[in-house]
Amino acid sequence: MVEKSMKSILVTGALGQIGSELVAELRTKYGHDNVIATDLRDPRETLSVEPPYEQLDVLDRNRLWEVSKRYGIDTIYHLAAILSAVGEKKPDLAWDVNMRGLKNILDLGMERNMTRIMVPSSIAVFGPTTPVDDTPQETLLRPNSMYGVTKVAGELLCDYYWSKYKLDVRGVRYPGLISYKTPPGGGTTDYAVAIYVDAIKKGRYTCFVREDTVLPMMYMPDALKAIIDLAEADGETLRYRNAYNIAALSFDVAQLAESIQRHIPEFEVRYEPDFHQAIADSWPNTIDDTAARDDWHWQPNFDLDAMTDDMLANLRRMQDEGTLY
Ligand code: VAH
Repeated sequence: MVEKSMKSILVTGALGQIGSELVAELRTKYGHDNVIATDLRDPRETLSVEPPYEQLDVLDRNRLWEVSKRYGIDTIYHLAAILSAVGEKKPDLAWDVNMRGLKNILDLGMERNMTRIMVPSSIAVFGPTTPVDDTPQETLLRPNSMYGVTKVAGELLCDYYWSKYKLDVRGVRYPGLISYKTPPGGGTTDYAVAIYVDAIKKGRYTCFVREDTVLPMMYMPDALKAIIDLAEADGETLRYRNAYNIAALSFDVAQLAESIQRHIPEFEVRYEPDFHQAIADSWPNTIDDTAARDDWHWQPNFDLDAMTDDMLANLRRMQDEGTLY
């Protein structure tokens, strides 16, 4: 039933790590031409995404309204955001895009009485005073990164639009996401992607966090399943809106390296921690996602070695094809 109500979907940040894979998944599910990919880049440049594509800055309200009306958008997956590492270097940009951009999306959704607005949050909402193990669904949210501040404020803003205007906004708190199709986009967890790429390209990797750094992570296929399953869930079953804890994996860099060495025994990692370490240290080790499992049957599929097997096989294929970034 729910699928019928989501028949014209806009994806912002469609050229990013999540967006570039989510667009393909949504097009398979809802019909190619029913999913409008949008991002900052000019379509005359070489685009990795097929049309329909529109150049769109989420800070441009008039353009946002114009594109939404043209396609009769009733659902938005809002992925356009500045991530944690870039957010520390450019805090004003992070606040502008992550807050003003989000409010434009919520105002649009409310004004056009949209069916669903999906807004990913992040484990970055947690901070140094949050319990680090089995971090609860309801707990202290006092992050000390600008990205984390925008994610907490964003969760509160989304819940405000739900409680005051009944705009159906939903979100998941993504852990670090690992994928092979596009390069990572300026996050603290980018090391967990780059390590695979360098293992293939160089046989060695210099990591910007310590060997014993443990973080919650997730393979992209599970991340896509989570946000689509939540979008399609019966709203009556949802105790939370913005946003659900979801978990799949937690490992330190040494464990990640060992998983890679099952395929590339000579692979070596050096450690040169930098400013990313303080951000990583403020985040949890493991996440309690019982609420998501109980309310909308969340269940990941990939464990660490299954992810590594798939990552390396696809990166090797891309290297052979000459498409490895
Ligand atoms: C980042 N990949 O590192 C994002 C994510 C939990 C981390 O939000 O900023």
